[in-house]
Amino acid sequence: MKTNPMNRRSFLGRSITATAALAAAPLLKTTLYAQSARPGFPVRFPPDWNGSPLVAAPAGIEVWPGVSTPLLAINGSVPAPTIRVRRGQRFHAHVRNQLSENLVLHWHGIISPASMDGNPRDAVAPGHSYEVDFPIRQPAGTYWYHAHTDGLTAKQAYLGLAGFFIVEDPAERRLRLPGGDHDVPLLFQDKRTHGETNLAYEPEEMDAMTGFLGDAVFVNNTPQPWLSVDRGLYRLRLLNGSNARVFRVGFPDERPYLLIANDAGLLPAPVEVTTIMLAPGQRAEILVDFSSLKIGDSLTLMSHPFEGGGHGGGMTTAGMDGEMEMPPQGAEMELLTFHVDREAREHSTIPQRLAHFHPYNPADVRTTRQFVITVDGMMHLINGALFDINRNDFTVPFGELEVWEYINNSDEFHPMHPHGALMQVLERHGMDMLPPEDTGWKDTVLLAPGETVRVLVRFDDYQGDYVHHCHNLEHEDSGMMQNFRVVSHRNPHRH
Ligand SMILES: [Cu+2]
Repeated sequence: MKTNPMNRRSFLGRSITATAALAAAPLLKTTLYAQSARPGFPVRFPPDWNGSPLVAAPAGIEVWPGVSTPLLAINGSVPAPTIRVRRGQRFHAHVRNQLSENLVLHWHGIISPASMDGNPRDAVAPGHSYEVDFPIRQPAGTYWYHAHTDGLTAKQAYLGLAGFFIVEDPAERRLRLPGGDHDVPLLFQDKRTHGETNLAYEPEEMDAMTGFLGDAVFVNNTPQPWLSVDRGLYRLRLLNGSNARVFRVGFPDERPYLLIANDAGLLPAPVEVTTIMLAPGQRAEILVDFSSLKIGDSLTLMSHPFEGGGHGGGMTTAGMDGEMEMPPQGAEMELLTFHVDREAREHSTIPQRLAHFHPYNPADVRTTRQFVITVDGMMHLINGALFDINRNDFTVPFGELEVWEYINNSDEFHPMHPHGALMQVLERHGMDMLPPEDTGWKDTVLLAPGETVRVLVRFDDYQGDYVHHCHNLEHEDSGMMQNFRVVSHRNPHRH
């Protein structure tokens, strides 16, 4: 019998510590870093976007104190400024490319007109700019934006062109979820530092297969990150912005916490979980109550080990000081340490109900579309083909409910992401019940090696040309992407 790679059985993964990661960093005190006896650095937060043009340009960023690291920033910030928009408002922005290469930005999970969605065809050359202007119609949620340039997405996102896009609405506000500094956006990205102050994007041949896996997880571009908290309730907006690494998020003792939102907004009600899978591109909002900890205690959020790491196991890359092994996909990793420093000023209550959710009716499905993922050399193919920016791969009738059936005939994880609509997971093969992270509105669905997953999807906002791709960014850049066209009428010649 085939074992289900998504099960929660642990194996004896290599335990990864990041303690050596900063050994070479000069310990200068700067304005960016509070002086602290604690190892690592307090998580920093990008500024909120102020409506000015989003200017992408190279920048020297002080990731480690006293060291200027060459990255790609938007308005000088890595992560990019946090965009906050209320439902019903229009999102209007100018995007300026001051890089030395093409650029287009994608508003991930935000349903936007095809011409403004960040199609790789719409990338602009250095020195050029473009404008987007469209209404935000979807519910409150934690979305994000990142570079989506043909063949350059992985590099540009890794080097900094990614940030939060948070949608708010009155219904959510009425829930009185933790707010202010108790509402914390956390962008998790693993980085290949080689134990040094190094953030170069230098993929090797094998990385087309496995994706660019790192040796340390940064939060909001902060290495060895920690967050000072009080003994209250926190809303943590988790975004896996890694190029390739999947996380199984939980606490070391697997103490329960509450999942309140997945990719595209709040769940009907909080769900108690101990670990959740969080793949590149995906978001999860969780409530964590620190009242059971004492002042002076620490608690580390981690990625628990899991199976199905494909070919990533034990890969070796050459660092400047010789050989260093990257933790394989599925390895245990530390994500973020919370230090409980103060009593809570106020105590939020946890709502019993969060949001209305109308599940699609599978009886309304008109078409089932299959996506079979296979391997060809180092490349992953969808339905036997690599991406061709000039080829339309399939046509979807506007407004009709479809089943998209993903069949993963490879040894790697693939977080699949169609642009232009949200999804509902219908079935994960081999599971009687969907795991909590598959519930609610999704825009990125994780396929474990060998898995078949069915989702329901309906394109009922805009017509036009969108892309559908794997959110392992090295897979995407090496061709694991399709063009599709949403049209208002069925092709009369098709039966
Ligand atoms: Cu993939």
